[in-house]
Amino acid sequence: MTTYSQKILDRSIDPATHDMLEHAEKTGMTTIWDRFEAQQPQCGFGELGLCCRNCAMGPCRISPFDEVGPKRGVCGATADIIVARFLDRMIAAGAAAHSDHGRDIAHTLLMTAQGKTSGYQIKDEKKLAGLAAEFGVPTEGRTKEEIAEDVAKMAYEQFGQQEGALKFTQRAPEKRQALWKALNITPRGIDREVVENMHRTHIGVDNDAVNLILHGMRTSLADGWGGSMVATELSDVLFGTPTPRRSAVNLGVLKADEVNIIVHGHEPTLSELIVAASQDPEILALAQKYGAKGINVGGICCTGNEVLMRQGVPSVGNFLQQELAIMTGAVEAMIVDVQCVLPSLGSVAGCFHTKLISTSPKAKFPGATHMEFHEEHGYEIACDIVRAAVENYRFRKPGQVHIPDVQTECMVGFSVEAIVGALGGSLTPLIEAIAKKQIRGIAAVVGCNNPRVQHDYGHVNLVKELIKRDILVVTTGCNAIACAKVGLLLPEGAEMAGEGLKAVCNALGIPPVLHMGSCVDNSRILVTCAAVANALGVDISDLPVAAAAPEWMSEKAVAIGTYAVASGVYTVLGVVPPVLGGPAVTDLLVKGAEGVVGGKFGVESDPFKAADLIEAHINAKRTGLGLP
Ligand code: NFS
Repeated sequence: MTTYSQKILDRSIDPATHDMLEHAEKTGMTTIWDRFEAQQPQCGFGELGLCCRNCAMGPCRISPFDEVGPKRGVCGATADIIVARFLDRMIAAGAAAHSDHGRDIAHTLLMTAQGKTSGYQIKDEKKLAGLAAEFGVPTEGRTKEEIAEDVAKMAYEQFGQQEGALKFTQRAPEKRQALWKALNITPRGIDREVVENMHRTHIGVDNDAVNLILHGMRTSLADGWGGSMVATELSDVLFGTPTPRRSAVNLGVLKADEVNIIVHGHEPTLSELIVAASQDPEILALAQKYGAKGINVGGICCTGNEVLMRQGVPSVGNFLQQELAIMTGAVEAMIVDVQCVLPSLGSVAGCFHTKLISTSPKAKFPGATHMEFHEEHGYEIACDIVRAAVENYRFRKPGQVHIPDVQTECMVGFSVEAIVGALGGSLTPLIEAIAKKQIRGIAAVVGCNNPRVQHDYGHVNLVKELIKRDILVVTTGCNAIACAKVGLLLPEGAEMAGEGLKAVCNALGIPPVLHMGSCVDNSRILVTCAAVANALGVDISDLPVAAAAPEWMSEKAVAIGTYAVASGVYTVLGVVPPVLGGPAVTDLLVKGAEGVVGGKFGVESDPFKAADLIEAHINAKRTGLGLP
């Protein structure tokens, strides 16, 4: 048995990560954890949200101490104004990222419908028909391409819409829609809310913390019920709605005798075609010519989740493992598009034969080769990229190869449609199981890794604790991969659950933790909540449900947390957001919001205590519904 240093053990709970961290140490390579350590102590003003750089009279900072230091910025902004403006800008950036991803998918669907792309097809006609009905697009006697063209155009319009409500908000319970309307936070157009957010947070515009936070909620709703939902729905139309399937996760999925290609980033437009190109007979023959047994594609972060959910492509790891994947020395190419891609990857790749290939005009990286991806020639470009990886196999240095022998099997692919399918055609059995207290409630545990938290510790322990208490967990993003690594995404994982949940899982053959997809697929969780609330004739805020992001770090996570709260869901964060410097804003987020939107934030870094908070909340909601 290997014994690792305390420093390595403190950084992660994952054995594959321990192995690679020790390897990095021995070979003198630095990782994200080393850089995090080098940043200590981090700026106290920044941690509290008390610095403002929104204009050139600043930077300003507000003293958090009663007796000393300035209490207002140069413009006169108080701590609460500064904190609220900054939080709003985080939401705007997160909503922009998800929504721009959604826009790109709409673009791919439109071009595919018009016959202008290479390598794409419309795979889910049933989903397309459903969307056509929702958007009022006629289907009688029309081809799927004609219908898809109109649906894509309607989806496009959601971004630039100036008035009215975003189409998908109609999926929310009527009570919820009415509440948003009364509060004037119904999202109108996706781009509009992001632009207005940036306007309001400019010097000298919105200087009322409550008014700012309300618009932050509106912006986040434009993400959850807008951009993210567009991304999910249209991806399903193009690539197929996920269905349950088996795969594997962790660094051990890399193969010593094959060409290893990692897709990393977020948009399935590229990763789907890379997977297709990796099966091209001509390219496979080339790989064999160079002595490789085959071509092995693995994913990292959410583009990995997309191909894992739909194609069963194994996941190499979650956010904190991206540098470690290259350090195995066995990766011929890491192909990146947008989001969560560390700018350090180029220098790590520089120590090996690995090619870091950037593909999006929006995202270039130091040390990367840029092979720009365009849907018009999608398949040909994907083939060029895969070929470049194969050509690189002969430059692999066997002495540098170090692949941890760690991987775990998992079952993934639980779209709403797949969950309904597993339940035998409707959500009724789930609702009955909740009513009978076999399942106490549902928790969505999602989000990133963050070197502030021992890697995967928050994710795994919170989820284990929840299922033990008969709370069904749905997961996305980097939490899903953390859960997969410890066997929670297997039907056998039900052994770790309480008696009630275990019985339900065993009867249905499903895991106690259902992988619902990438982070934009948190929209699937909103749809599930809305469907359950509608079936019961109540609002989402009445349901025994909660959300958590134990290790979050990105602005996208802030947008997600905020739309969950604004949709009526109690949401527990494991990492403190930079708001504590604003007492009124903090009070609003963790208390006042509940009286306004029916949801609120909790902050708890200990996953066991977070489970207590969630259980207490779920119990209270059960009582509210008159359930045992
Ligand atoms: Ni979500 Fe997915 Fe992971 Fe966080 Fe990044 S990959 S989109 S932002 S780090 S969960």
